Amino acid sequence: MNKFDSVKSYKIINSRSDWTIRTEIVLKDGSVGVSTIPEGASKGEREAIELPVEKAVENVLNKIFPVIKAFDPFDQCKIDNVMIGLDGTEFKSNLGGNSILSVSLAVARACANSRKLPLYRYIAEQYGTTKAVSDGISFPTPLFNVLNGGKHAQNNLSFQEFMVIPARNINIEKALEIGVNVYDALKELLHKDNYSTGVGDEGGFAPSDFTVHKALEYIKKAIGEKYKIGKEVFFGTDVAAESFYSKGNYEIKEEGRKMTREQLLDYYKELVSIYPFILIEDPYYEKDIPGWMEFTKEFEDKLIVVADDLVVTNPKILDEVIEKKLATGVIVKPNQVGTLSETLNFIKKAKSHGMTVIVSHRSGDTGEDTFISDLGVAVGADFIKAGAPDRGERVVKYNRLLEIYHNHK
Ligand code: 2PG
Ligand code: MG
Repeated sequence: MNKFDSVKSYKIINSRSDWTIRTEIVLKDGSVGVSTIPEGASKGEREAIELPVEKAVENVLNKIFPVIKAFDPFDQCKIDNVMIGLDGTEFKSNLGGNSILSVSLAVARACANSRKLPLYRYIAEQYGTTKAVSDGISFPTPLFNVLNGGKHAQNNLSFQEFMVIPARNINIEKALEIGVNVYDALKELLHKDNYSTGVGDEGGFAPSDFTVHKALEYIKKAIGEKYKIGKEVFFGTDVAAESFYSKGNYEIKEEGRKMTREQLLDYYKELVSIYPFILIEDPYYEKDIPGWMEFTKEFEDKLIVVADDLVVTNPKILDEVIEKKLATGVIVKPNQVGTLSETLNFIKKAKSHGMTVIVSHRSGDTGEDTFISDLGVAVGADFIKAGAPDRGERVVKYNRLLEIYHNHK
């Protein structure tokens, strides 16, 4: 049996000038698996706990690896369950979600390398989609976050992400071309009107003195230069409403609106009547359950209602979301839950209830980490959220999809 040999773990710098953990696992046959862990800025309250990086590194080296090294590295479920048991807390506060996930993902990569399989094929085996993947890969459609606000930029935009979405029926290369063309057109338009074209954490532009309506108008113009709006290219947004929620109200300061949940619903109705939205993420604060219920009731037939902070890739919380009909789609971020196995269980459960699956990066990410691209292909995710087609840590994920595309043909 191929066994574990050794581990290295140390801190590296992420895209936001914060420290994060990098872990390297070596198997007895010399195969190496490396992982780096991303970091969120707008986090759900029930995400796996991220420990300070020094502590996380120490836990990998002294508490986790000495225990898991006795097990078969190819038994991903076992390894993940051993770590969950060792931690013993609901949100991995003891050993840290970042420490545990760094081992979980590095083990998967080491095993894929040992088997000489591309990572997505190895994950597909774990997930049970090997056949689907070898019959013909389907690629997730990219959600390009072309304007940044909320906690991802120092501007005054309340909504966190304004997304441009190619139609679903085109190949990945064409879909990426759309992202690049619309992004470039938007840059020109902003530049022409003397707005800053500096970017936010996810590579989208972050102009000052903007409003939600103005953002959507600019995007509409940028799309319209080359594409048919509502036919070839659609709109999406991650509102991340928690960032402008306070004591029962949602305040979009740049438009001088302070709204109750009912008024916010009307505001969304207005936006959806003007622009071809196919997806809205986190329209309400995660604890505003009546808001989510009303929103889903109103929009479930018109667009995808996406839960992120509300469900945090947690299979247990997903039960509640399904039971109360709070959303029709989910964001998948492995570091919200802390192991690959739990992430795969979450996806399975979501899919079995007909929900749309969106694999996602984090706003603090690394230029070497493309795990979500392989994950998206392996599980047949509907969409991938990896920011704008700009900034190294964003484009590396899109480019990994191209690499898979060209190697699989
Ligand atoms: C989100 C993410 C990624 P963060 O809210 O969906 O876009 O942001 O990583 O800051 O949580
Ligand atoms: Mg989100």
